[in-house]
Amino acid sequence: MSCFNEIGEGVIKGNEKLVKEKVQELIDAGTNPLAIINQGLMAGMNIVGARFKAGDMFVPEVMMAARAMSSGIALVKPLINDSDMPNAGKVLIGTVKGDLHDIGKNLVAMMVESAGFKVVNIGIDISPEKFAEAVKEHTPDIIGMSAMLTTTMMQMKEIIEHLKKEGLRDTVKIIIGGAPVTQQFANEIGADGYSVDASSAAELCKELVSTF
Ligand code: B1M
Repeated sequence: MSCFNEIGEGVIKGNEKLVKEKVQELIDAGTNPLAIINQGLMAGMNIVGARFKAGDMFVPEVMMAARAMSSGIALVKPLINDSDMPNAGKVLIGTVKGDLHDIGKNLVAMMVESAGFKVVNIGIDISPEKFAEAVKEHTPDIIGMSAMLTTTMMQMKEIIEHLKKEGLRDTVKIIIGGAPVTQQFANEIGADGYSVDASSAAELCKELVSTF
């Protein structure tokens, strides 16, 4: 098995120790750092995304895989100019006001980051005003909103309305998700997309940036 494949397997198995060891081996051998990311780390994470979507992998395993991938990225990153890092775009993500659930949102953040996006995770209980401030500060390409309660999902509409009021709505694409949320709801409130899980969210982000 090539070292790239071993890194990919290490990511899939969430084996942080193996990933670090193999990434270091390739770095010491003078391998192109971007090749380590693309052919090793990301290749593994792409398989994780597909298996998670198919129901063959579960949340704890995906989180371990994402952690293993991040540990590899941390070794490679100092060797790459920021401008050369794979950068698919910037995604700002948060859980809406009144809602404290963050496990799913953090998983989405990890998968989106693993797909090459820079992610700004602004946390939980985020009001429309805080979303707007964060958009001004970070100028993301995409905003991701998460809600897990039927009582908080309407906040998504409030946030979109507030962004319109502030003249920010057309500067970003907006995606939403969370257990009570549906595609129909996304259409109703004027979001640009909905996804059912973390790997579809990463796919959706890729799709949306390609339409800019
Ligand atoms: Co709460 N909770 N909870 N809870 N909780 C639910 C959501 C609930 C369905 C449980 C139930 O009654 N069966 C219910 C909501 C009912 C409803 O509104 N229809 C509920 C309730 C009622 C409450 C409280 C009101 C309970 C109370 O205090 N009486 C309270 C509310 C607190 C608040 O937010 N203000 C509350 C509190 C909590 C805890 C703090 C104890 C804890 C949260 C801990 C944390 O997140 N740090 C908690 C938990 C853990 C759950 C359950 C059990 C699990 C949620 C979870 O993490 N799932 C949940 C029941 C359930 O879902 N089985 C429940 C795993 C996670 C990976 O999946 O979050 O669905 P999920 O995320 C998925 C997708 O939804 C999607 O991708 C993720 C990964 O694949 N996704 C996105 C999510 N965000 C996305 C964003 C995207 C795209 C996709 O784009 C941006």
